[in-house]
Amino acid sequence: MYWDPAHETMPREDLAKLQLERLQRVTERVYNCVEHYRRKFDEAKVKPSDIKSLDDIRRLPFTTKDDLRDNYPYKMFAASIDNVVRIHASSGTTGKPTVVGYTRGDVDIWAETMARSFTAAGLTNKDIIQNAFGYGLFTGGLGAHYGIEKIGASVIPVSGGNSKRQLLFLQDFAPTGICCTPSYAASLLDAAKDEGVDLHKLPVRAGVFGAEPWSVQMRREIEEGWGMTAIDIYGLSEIIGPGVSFECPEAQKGLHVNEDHFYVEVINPETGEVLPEGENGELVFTTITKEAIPLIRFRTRDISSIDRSPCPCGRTLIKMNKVFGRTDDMLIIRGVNVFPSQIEEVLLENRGILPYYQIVVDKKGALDSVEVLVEVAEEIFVTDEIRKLQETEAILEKSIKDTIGITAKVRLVEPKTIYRSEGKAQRVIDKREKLHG
Ligand code: DLL
Repeated sequence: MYWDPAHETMPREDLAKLQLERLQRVTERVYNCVEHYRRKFDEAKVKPSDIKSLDDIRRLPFTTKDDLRDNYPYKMFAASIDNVVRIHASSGTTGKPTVVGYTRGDVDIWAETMARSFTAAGLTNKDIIQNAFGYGLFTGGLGAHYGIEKIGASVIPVSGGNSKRQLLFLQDFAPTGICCTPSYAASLLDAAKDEGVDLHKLPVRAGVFGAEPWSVQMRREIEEGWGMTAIDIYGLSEIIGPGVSFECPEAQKGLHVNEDHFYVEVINPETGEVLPEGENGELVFTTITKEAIPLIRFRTRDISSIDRSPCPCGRTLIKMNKVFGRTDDMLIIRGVNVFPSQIEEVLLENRGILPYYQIVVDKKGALDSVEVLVEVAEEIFVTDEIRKLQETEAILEKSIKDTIGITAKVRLVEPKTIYRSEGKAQRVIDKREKLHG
């Protein structure tokens, strides 16, 4: 099921032509309207008129989150504030937030890309969708909201948190779709158990989840626990919010990039060199239609790869593989690079292990130490002898060693020990940071 078949199934040749036209237009626009870009282009000795093919994009400079911070709040805007109808901001971990703006046209594009995502998940105007993404400066809530209204479905704008109320609405308002972060979908599984709500008896059949990495094992937990199909959507505030790419249920493997709006590249994060199809690297996006704050070659810090193979769903939009982590979240444990989602994968391969875990990184002497706290099903915790729990811990430690190559201490903890996420989960507690003040 397509929302916009003309663009979602456009022959590659036509799409490339459209992308080039749009790229030429956007480079012209940022060069003329944004001082930062004019300076950067001049430094790189490149002019908008030098962009004669899509490959010429490689001549353009990258944009980073720091560029946005340095131009805080509005200096990266290419549109005058009269034409801006919305402002969002993402709270950085340090210092000032990153500010993004939208013209009316940008809000429309956003709603369109989100409409594609919900339609791909099998949702239509006949559906009722509970939107449990947070409303506010975070782009999840309003981004999903406009997409749901666009397809003509009924949106329940409940926002994140307050699980009891979520469960009440799930039972009484009978939504057939839900959207939130995957970790919140997992938290709701647990809340439903507490409240004696059988999620399988509810009419929810599709969930649209994103805003954080989640492994395929986490997907399985959610799909089995809820009795629904779980679809991955990806995006980031700087590019538009959710709606940059979306999964189709036919393949459930890779996310189609809305390439008629966002040109995607994968680069080697160290050298900046563009990597070939299939190689993991940092995702870089250029917004080719956005008006308020068009970004050229924005470095996302997200790690993924591109897959150009034809998709059984018929969409010609290329796919990016599921994002498994951000370069910022990568832990370097005694020289080995580890993403939290890799640890999640190993844990959830084991039955009886619940999708609630936390990774604590510390420094013991000169060496980094990792402790993984993970909950086990109540039956196991209550009935198994200590010896058996210890055996399970040892099995998990071995799997982590064998698959990831790091030594981690695993501690099975009682149900409800780990904090339940309502938005983006905080998987890692890095005590080493404190050492540096
Ligand atoms: O998280 C936008 C969004 C909202 C996407 C709702 C999907 C659903 P930011 O708060 O700016 O925007 O955070 C963007 O979140 O760079 C990734 O690191 C991460 N992220 C987003 N979606 C996914 C995903 C929103 N599906 C940052 N898988 C991005 C893995 C994701 N990571």
